[in-house]
Amino acid sequence: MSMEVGLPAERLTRTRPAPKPGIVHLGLGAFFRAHGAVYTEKAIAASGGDWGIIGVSLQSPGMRDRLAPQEGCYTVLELGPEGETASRVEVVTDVLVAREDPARVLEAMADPAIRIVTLTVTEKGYCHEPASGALDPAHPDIAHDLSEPLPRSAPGYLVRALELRRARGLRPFTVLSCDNLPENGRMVRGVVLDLARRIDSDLAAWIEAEARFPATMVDRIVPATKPEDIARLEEIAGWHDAAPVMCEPFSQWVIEDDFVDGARPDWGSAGAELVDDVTPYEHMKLRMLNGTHSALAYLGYLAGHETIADTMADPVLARFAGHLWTDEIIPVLTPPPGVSLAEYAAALAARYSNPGIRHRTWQIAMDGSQKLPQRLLGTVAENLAAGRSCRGLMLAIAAWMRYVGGIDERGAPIEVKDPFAAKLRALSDSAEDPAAKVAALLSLRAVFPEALAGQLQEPVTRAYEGLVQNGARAACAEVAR
Ligand code: CS2
Repeated sequence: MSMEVGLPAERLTRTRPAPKPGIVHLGLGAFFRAHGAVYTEKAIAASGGDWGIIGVSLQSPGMRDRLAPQEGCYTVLELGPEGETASRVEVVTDVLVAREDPARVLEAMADPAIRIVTLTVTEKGYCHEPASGALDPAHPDIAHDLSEPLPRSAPGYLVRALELRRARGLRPFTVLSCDNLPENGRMVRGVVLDLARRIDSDLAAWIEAEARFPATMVDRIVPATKPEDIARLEEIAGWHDAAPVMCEPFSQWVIEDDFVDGARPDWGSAGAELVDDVTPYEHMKLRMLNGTHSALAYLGYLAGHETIADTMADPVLARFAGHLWTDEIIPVLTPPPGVSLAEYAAALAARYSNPGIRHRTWQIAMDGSQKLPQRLLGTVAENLAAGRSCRGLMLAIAAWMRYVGGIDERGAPIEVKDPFAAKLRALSDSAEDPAAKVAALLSLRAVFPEALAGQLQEPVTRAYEGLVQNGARAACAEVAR
């Protein structure tokens, strides 16, 4: 039998000259490449402007090493229920690795051509306390950045680059956080100003008066790229890409229109919504999408489901998600102007069920200590204030506690990824019975404010006992009959 030998697939290269850079992006992961970068590419195509993006990886050289041979180009593969669409993105002009050469990153950020610094550094990258949103001065990277001029943390890069710009008589850049945090603009502003004040109060005053920190709501489901995705893309698109991103067709970006000197790409022409107040959009998205995502991640994982789509294919878990939306989240949420929350929930259910998106429950379960406050605890507090019991959300918190205990329902170890992982495990292991385990974890003030912790003790213990006795699936069935 003869075997057909195919030609080696074409390697990605630029099809047009690179745009001149106007943005530095910190945290060049899959999400930003499938979201902000795509909007920016479309905005340049529609309205022009020097808005090429210099991407920065804070830690690992992996992304630079994959993107450099393809001149920064990569493919976005949209996986829809009806089919797949591959498109090339060429807006990234360079990739720098902060850990290898921090001075080069600072110089890039201090370049007068750079008007915006965007960030996707994940929740923990802001070095803040999750419960309060304030800078954690005891964070080792912040302690380092206070004593050394070459930073390690994202806030450190922002402050030191702004310091350089001020010393050179330049205008500051706009800081645009694209992470899933409530009032992300105000939070990053607070963290930057706090750090700057500890370094130089005149610098802090200048940042406070001149820099801008607009808030954003970002949304697109973008699971981590897996090795098999690279092979599949080659089959679908016919070219080899070492760093493609896989995502759903849906995408939304709501941006507070407040930029230094009004300088920004024409993101509106690319479908972004530029508004005066992002808060109602952020609340809706964080609580309805990310809140149920985390709930389904812990409960789905414990019930043995690998992905969110698998979890939603389980009728018990799907009913539980519907219960959370209808009975526990929507009743305490104010919708953004003109939005129906019931329709938003139905759209989320359809997006979660998209079988093309293999979004692992384990991936979403990561960094729960940094995610719980804005995703679940705010909704819980508002339900309790209104005299509502919200058993589903209590169960989600209990499932997180069970998950960070590190042993699944069949006795197998769970690989818990969280900046507090060791501490969480120690707290869980410090106690024997459910009530004591719950009390130990609720004592974590960086996550649970004292007053709320007191109110959670009893209902979360009951939910935890249910998980231990009957398992996650039965516990969900109990809540959402
Ligand atoms: C997810 C988000 O990993 C997670 O925690 O909940 O990344 C989610 O997919 C996005 O926020 C969707 O916009």
